[in-house]
Amino acid sequence: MNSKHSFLYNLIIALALLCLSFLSCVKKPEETKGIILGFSQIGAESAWRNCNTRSVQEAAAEAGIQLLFFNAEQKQENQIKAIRSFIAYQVDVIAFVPIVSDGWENVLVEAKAAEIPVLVCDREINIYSESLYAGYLGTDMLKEGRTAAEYLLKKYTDPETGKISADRRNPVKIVELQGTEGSAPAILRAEGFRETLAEHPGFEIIYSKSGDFLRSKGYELMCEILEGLQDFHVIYSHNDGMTLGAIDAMKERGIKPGEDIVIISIDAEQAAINALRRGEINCVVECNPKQGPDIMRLANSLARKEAIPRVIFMEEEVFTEWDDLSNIAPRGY
Ligand code: GYE
Repeated sequence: MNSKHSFLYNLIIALALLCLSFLSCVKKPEETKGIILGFSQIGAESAWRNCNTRSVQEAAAEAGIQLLFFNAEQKQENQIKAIRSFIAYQVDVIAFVPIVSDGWENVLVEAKAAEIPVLVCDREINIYSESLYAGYLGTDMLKEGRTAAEYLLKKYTDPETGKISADRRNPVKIVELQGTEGSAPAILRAEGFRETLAEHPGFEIIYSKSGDFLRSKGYELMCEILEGLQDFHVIYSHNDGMTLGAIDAMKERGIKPGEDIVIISIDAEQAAINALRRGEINCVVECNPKQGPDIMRLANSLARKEAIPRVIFMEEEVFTEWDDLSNIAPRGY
């Protein structure tokens, strides 16, 4: 980030804190005497993320919680700055979505020294001591990867014999579009997928690159793949945004997504469910972004100095081409 952007980002944080300081001096009617929650969001990279943001903001308003919300524009350094500002402002609770798993020790030591509890949301972190944060609320991304692989095994299993048709001589060639490098979803969705396929040598991942959860990069990667690779059978994509970009690239070349190539995607945003209904995607693994109400419930518990569970996973399901897709409720993202 260049110095101009950094100055602007610092100015935004300072102005936001100033406004909040002023507002906190004004007598508040009882119903808004809620706690102050500092929340660092990573950005607006996907429909999933935007729904996650809406859920947090709406739930805070509903709960009467004063939300100090900063969008980090996909930069960990901005998240660390925001958390430091929350500490300086002495918020009651800090919650954040760690864009990547590593590099949080120092700022979490500072939050602990300030005796401000921290809730990790959506993406998990790697840290030497779990005492540096109160708990994690998000989705089971390892399971999401396993679920994607379980669908693929079923797709290539002969229903009569129960035998899997893929083997070393006739391998199923897989292209993987990974999420943001170093992020928990990218790491865990890759790990879960691979461990489930490990004892089936007929499934080969022949290409794996990060599309950063962006539709535009999913499109770019698929153009690169289709111009370079001879043939492949499956796309395993870590989020619907990249999947939809890849589908655009396939259609431009007359390739029928979901028919010529098996497509597995994660998130379950409305556009992906619509594509599943059209037969353009074969399996959509849900990843639930509507975490706001649970975040606010946990933040209030932490403000009351109550212990919370170390890990809370959101409820999720999987939608496949074999299901009755007519009764899927509108997704809201
Ligand atoms: O899959 C993707 C978003 O962190 C689980 O981030 C989330 C992921 C989600 O950009 O769409």
